[in-house]
Order: sequence, then structure tokens, then C-alpha cells
Amino acid sequence: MISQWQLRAAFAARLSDMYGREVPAYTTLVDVSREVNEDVLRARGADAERLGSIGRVTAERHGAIRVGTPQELRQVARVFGALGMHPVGFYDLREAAASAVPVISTAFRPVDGEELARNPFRVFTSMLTPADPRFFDADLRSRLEAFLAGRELFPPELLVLADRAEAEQELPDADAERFLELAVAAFELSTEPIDKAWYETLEQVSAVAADIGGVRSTHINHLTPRVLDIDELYRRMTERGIEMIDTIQGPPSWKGPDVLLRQTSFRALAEPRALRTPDGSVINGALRVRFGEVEARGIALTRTGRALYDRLLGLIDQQAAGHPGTDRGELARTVWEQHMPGSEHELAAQGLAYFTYRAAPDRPRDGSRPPTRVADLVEQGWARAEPIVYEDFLPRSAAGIFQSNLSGEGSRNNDLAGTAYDSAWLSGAMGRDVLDPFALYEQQQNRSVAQVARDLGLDGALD
Ligand code: OOG
Ligand code: NI
Repeated sequence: MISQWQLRAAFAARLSDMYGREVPAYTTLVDVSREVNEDVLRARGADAERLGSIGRVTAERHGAIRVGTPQELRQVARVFGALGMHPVGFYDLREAAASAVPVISTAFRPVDGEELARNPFRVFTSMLTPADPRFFDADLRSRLEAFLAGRELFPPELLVLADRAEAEQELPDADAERFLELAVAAFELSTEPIDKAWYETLEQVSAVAADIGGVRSTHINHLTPRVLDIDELYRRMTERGIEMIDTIQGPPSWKGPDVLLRQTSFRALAEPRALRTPDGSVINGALRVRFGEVEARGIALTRTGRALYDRLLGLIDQQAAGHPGTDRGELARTVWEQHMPGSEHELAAQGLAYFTYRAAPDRPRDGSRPPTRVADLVEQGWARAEPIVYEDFLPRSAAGIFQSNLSGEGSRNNDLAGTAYDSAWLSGAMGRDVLDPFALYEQQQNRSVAQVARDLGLDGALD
């Protein structure tokens, strides 16, 4: 029998092999990430593993895929459900991006600490919004919806196996093998000729819309390794002559704790694709949609911490607008140094980040009574705080990654009101609850605090 986490690990590994064959620069990215991680581990020792063991970090990947309809999203949720991955978080990239990115997204991932430690594979999953009149007029919307309704992304056999794996939390070996084959194949780049005129019609609105609704299948858009020093990785990739996007998205590089997520990517590469012209002939074309992204993960922030992060991004925007020509990274670092706490200890004290707490093995054993405030327990050596790693995504960074890889701006009519979507809508459309990432981190923190209370023989609640 193959358990869900084994299916998840095998799926991630096979997808990685396939993507490496399809996009060789991805393999370079993985190699350079591994080198950087080994160097960081050598230089920093145990400290390098504070946000995840080197085993986890080396195997860690996130993928990105894009689907067209709620029905396709429901189906892909069944495939990921088989792998023990649940939808977490709602991202509205239509609002986060200045150019035309007509999608809403969630991320499928394991939610349980043990499952994350076994294999943290996650997939950023976006769904097209043909109903949003800012991007699609009534005629284009109906043609697009008809096109999407006529395609099948996931064969019924795959979905039947997926449902079994989800219900039974495992599959017999032969079924597991078949499931993996079909699941990986569903995300392979198709060789079927693309209707050139239709693709270009959508491309005028948005390159993302064309990538999703201009073809009869889906494909993995990128697969992202995790690196322990993203600035160093950026330098090494550039040295190797690989053209990176202009910036590293997310928090700046600075001397304080890493929070949330920093991401960058190499530019989308032209890939040969067969195109069918209006006269019916098939020609060799090239499309630039797939890229290679890399990320460094930091500490998960609480709602208050996240509000601070968002406020600081706004401040950096303001300053950048006021000082054109100044390096944004420099501005960001200065803002960070002024406003972001410079240590994990302060992040915890101000309730800005999440930690797991553990009774300290070398706690006082002189019969004295421990204090009842978590902060005092840590301060006085009764408990230790370990940061909880951020497992999710950032809408602005995601929009930045999308946009920096688009060929054109596309078009959007901001005079019209957009169609409203939110997490509840997405849950309904998918028939599965979209989980709140903050609630998940908080639960993990609270459970660890309750365990500390038990271990220290404190029966009352800690504060
Ligand atoms: C998704 C872009 C966002 C991330 O890591 O933030 C993303 C896409 O290009 O489909 O992958
Ligand atoms: Ni990504």
C-alpha cells in the first residue's frame, strides 16, 4: 500500500523530473539552489535549519497551475485531495496586479505539521475569471466559456483513483502507479496544435488568459525550489548567464529575521509549440509562458504582523515614487530597519509572528514554580520558542511574478466594476472549505502552548 504522503512525495518528484526535461533551465536552478543550500549549511551550521531541516528544504517544491472553470478546479482539488493537499488561502490577483491578470487563486498544501515535515509539496492554483467584464466583453466571455466547457483536463480514470486515494488515504501499489502516471501526464505540456487566431484573441486581453483558455489542456507553469540564501542564488544564476527578472519580490534582504516569503524567477523562455493557422495548416511557433522561480521562506506573521508588512510595502511604494532612481532594495531595507523588529524575540513579544513552544529540557529543577505567562517562561528558561515557517503565498509577490513574465500588459477596463469573489465563493464553487492560513498557524501555536502547560504541570491556561 502507498500512503497519501508517499503519493505526494512521488508526485512531486516525478513532476520535477518531467519539468526538468521540458525546461532544462529549471534543472540549473535546482542545481544552483542545492549548491547554495550546502554552502549556507556549512557556513551557519544548525542555525541554517531553524526554518526546516535540510532534508525538507532540499526536497521542497511548489508548483503553479492554472485552470479555466469552477468544474476544472473541483477536479484538480480531487487530484490534490488524493495527495493530502487542502485548499488554503484566497488570493485575488486581479486586484494585486496592475496589468491584466484575470485570475483568482488558492494554494493546495498539507496542513498538518507532521505531514508538512514528511513532504511539504504545495501548488499555487489559479482559476480564470471570464465573468469579469473589466477583461472580457459579453461576446468573448461566451466564446471562452464554450471553449472551456468543451475540453477535458483530467481523465475520468484519474479522478476515480483520486477519490479512492482520498477516501482510503492510501492506494494499492499498482493503482498508485497508475494514478501517478495519469496525474503527471495531466500536467505535461501538450503537443496538440494551438488555434493561433483564438490564442492571439485572448492574448490581447491577457497572456495569462491565453495560456489558460487558448489551449485544450493544462500544464505545470513553474516548479519552485526553496533556497536558504536567495540573494546569493540570484547572483549565481546571473553569473551563469541566466536572465533573471529585475527584483526579488517580498521583504528586503536585511540583518533581522526573515519573515514570510521572498521570491524571484528567471524570465519565461520561448518554447516551441505547434500552431494551427486559419487556413488549417500547422506551423512551428514559440510561446513564452513558462519560467523558473525560486523562493526563500521565513517566519509566519500573525494578522497584526501581516498588517505591518502590508503597511511597510505601502511606505516603500511611497518613498520609491518620491525618489525615482533610488534603488528599491535600499529603500526597503531602510524602512525595515526603522519599523520591523530586529529579532525573533521582539516579534514574539509584540505578537507579530507565530512560534511553537516546547518545554526546555534544561529548565529549572529546583522545585520552583514556573511563571504563567508564555513570554516569562521563555525569558526565564522554562520554554523555548521556535519560529513557525510561512507555508503560504503573498498576493503582491505572486502578481509581481505573473507580471514580470508577461509579454504584454494586456487590457483591462477599470471603468467597469469587477465581479466579486472571495474565499467563501471559492469554497462553494469547489465544494471544499478554503482554509484560513492564519487560523492554521494559530492552532499550531496554541497546541504547542497547551503541551508546554501540561509538561510543566501548569493546569491553568497560559497567557
Ligand atoms: C502563479 C504565480 C504566483 C507564486 O509563487 O507566488 C506564484 C502563476 O504564474 O501561475 O507562483
Ligand atoms: Ni510560484
